[in-house]
Amino acid sequence: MNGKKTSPVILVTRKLPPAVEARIARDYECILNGDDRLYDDAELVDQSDGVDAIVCCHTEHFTRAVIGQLPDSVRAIVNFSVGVDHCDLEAAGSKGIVVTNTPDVLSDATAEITMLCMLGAARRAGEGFHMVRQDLWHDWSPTFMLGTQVTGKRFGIVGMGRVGQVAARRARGFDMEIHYHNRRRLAPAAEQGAIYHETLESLLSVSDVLSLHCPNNPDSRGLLNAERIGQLPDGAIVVNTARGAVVDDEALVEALGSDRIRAAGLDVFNGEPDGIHPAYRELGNVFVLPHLGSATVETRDAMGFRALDNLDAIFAGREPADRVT
Ligand code: 8YV
Repeated sequence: MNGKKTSPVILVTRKLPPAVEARIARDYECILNGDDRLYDDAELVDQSDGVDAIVCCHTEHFTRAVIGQLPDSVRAIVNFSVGVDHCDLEAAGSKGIVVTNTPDVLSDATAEITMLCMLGAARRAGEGFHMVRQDLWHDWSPTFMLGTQVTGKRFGIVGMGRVGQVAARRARGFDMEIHYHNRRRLAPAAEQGAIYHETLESLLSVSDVLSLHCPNNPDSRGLLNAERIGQLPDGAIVVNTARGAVVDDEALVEALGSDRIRAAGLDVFNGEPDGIHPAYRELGNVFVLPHLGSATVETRDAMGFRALDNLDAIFAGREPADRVT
């Protein structure tokens, strides 16, 4: 930060797309993270000294302890993410800190990754990729590496929010029958023929592919546990592009190991990136990606601009469109 403070000072915790950084640097005095180094809690607090707002990602953990140590100058935590489970919203709210997120703009990209995870799991793409790249592929036969097709199967959605609804549309492209469980039933226009299940148990029993799209909160944490996995049809496929915390890893790994579950396609993990369950690196029937849900040029730009629209609103004294607390 150089010179006299003439505009709000913004801490940007991660390296954002160039067009987004150009806009924020044009409009604010900002502290960028050119090296894209991950700040630990202490650095996050140190870096916030003299700052009016923080633009951050899900990689920064705004726990009650961190929020408690933020200087009073911090008026807002402006997330470059739709998920806000890395922020203690109650702690932020009680300190008068506005928190915003970036909904909508990443729904298409995340639904694309959902399809990739579903197909990758159903058609054994991880194993096939490994065989070719490791020069382990030396034969073809009619029974070689058979997967299962998703066409015409039942696609069960947990959490029919923005991403869930786009995923439903994409799955319809495979002639899948759409089922969902949500806190509230959608209006018929949004449902588009999807079959509502009032209980999760009812949804599980018909889900040939179960796809998780709910946020990580106390109600959803560990939702896919051993008992619930037991309610899925034999040979079901599990897809997670929401948050690792929604899954009980021990239970899923056990079900994958015993082939109770045919395969899983996972883009998100408990303890990601370094502390993921080691079995996910080993099991052949798991198709894994490194949290790529929103990782397209178009989407990351849109997320950045949406975050900056929220930031601008806050400093213009307007209500930000995506205020979560
Ligand atoms: C983002 C996501 O890329 O927005 C979210 O909640 O999970 C991702 O797709 C990431 O969180 C950016 O901070």
